[in-house]
Amino acid sequence: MPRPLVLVLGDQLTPDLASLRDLPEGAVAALCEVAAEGSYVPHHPQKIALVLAAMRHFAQSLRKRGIRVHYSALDDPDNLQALIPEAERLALLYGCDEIRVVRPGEWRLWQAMKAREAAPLPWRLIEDDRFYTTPEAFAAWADGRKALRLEYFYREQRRRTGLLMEGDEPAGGRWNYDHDNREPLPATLAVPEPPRHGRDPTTQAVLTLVAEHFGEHFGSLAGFHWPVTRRQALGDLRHFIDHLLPDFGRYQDAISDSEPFLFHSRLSAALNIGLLSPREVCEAAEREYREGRAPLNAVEGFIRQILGWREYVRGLYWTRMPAYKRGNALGARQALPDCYWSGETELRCLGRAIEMTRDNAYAHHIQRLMVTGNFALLCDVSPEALCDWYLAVYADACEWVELPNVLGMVLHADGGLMGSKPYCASGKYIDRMSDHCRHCRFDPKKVTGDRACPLNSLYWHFLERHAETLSTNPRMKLIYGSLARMSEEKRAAIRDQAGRFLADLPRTTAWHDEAEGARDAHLAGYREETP
Ligand code: FAD
Ligand code: DLZ
Repeated sequence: MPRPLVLVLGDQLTPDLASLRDLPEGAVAALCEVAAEGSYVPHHPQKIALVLAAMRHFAQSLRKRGIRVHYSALDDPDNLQALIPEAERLALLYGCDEIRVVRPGEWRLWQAMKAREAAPLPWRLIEDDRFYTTPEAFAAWADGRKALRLEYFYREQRRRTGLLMEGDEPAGGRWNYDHDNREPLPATLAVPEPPRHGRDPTTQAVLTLVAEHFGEHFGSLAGFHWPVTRRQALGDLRHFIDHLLPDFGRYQDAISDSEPFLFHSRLSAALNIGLLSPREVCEAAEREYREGRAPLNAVEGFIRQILGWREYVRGLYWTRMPAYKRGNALGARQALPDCYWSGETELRCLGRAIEMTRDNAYAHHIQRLMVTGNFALLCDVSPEALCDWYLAVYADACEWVELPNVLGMVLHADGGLMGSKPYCASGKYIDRMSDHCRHCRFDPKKVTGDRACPLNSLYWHFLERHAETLSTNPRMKLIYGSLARMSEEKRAAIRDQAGRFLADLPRTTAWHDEAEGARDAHLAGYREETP
């Protein structure tokens, strides 16, 4: 009779996880809280609390099912504080003959576990079937294609799953309703309050523990409201479906100075740690369209994010790693601006996105892409520095989804594999899509001078700096045409304005310098192969 130790990671909290099906009698399920996972980047305290509280609740639910569980708590004196040694210690302790684990969400762990498949105490990796696609299926789709555009992948997913299909045709006759989904916010808008979950003694104990151990990390614990059980996560899904989905589409791209969540679902964290399945979420949204309670543009827009983007970035990650993480097509080399940690900046849009991130461990997609992302792109922040920040500060951050979004979508560092052009934008864009500029000391219409929005000169400066790489891109022809028509005098003034801004921008490497030890193990695999 096999006697496996089944290691369940902090983002695998799914009742019917592949490794938990058909457990042999002697099996022991292990969940391990370890310091290494909390500190290789300085995770937001809300993210650590979410994962640990959800792990503790999940362990309780496994015990209720009659499964034998070992739970290593962060404070246990014999805890080895890193996942692989701790799992191997437990396997020996319980006399187990192998360690089973579902594919982890990060390449570094996958590689370390793969390397132990033939060890005397062997690790057995099991495919993660909680997604619509496997890495193998994505690789088959990508094989032989020059560009891996989301749109084609998404259409194939729609056909394969039948979601929002009428026979062989897309519901409503179109695959994509993006054009209907770009409304700016009206002057007054009532946004429903997000659900607040009670804190039972288990969650309260974790919040205290996290405050003690990780209290110095960027981010406040005060507004913790993440779902830590499947029941709470289902409550969040119900809230989204009933109150937010009908308006999700039209305000999908809007940014508000006061409302952090708008009509976004806030379901990513629950999805990523396994409390919800992408299938149940997409099917719940589709039902609203079929039964006439939500318009097609909203439902299609939402399903595209999950069935399309979420699966697509995961496929890219697993088929391109580890080389993907080293991409730096635009040669960005600068450190992260200080304000990403302090929130201190005169740019209202940036300051508010960072404050909301600090308070909620959340910013919606357009804030991540077009505010913190765009500013970093224009300021030449290196992929490594920016990826570490995004991996640290959001409750939903997992490398398989963070990395392609930051490195591919924001920084264009994969040379255009993911996006056909960089998402660079000037202050005009922020003014059109948000109400920030009304509260800002800068004027989005001015390009030079004391009151000019810095994004404007940075934007043109970025285009000028990267003209050799980007000006031949057909999608950027128009904008390079505008640059070419500017007088040399105007261009020199813009260059000067942006140059002074960049020279005066406080930047920091402090966290990287301090955390070098904690990061060594995390980065070993990637650095080994650095050319
Ligand atoms: P909604 O707007 O309600 O969208 C619904 C769902 O669609 C999300 O819950 C998410 O599961 C999925 N989704 C939406 N956009 C994307 C996308 N671009 N890629 C993959 N899935 C998507 N998402 C993460 O889950 N973890 C990350 O670490 C992460 N890092 C990001 C970093 C950057 C720079 C950018 C631009 C995007 C990142 N995203 C990440 C994607 C997206 O911003 C978040 O999924 C979304 O903001 C989560 O909020 P929500 O649940 O309210 O999303
Ligand atoms: C994010 C996180 C944190 C903070 N802590 C733990 C932990 O103590 N134990 C654990 O199993 N997982 C944790 N996680 C999630 C892991 O980082 C995640 O499982 C891996 O990155 C693989 O996806």
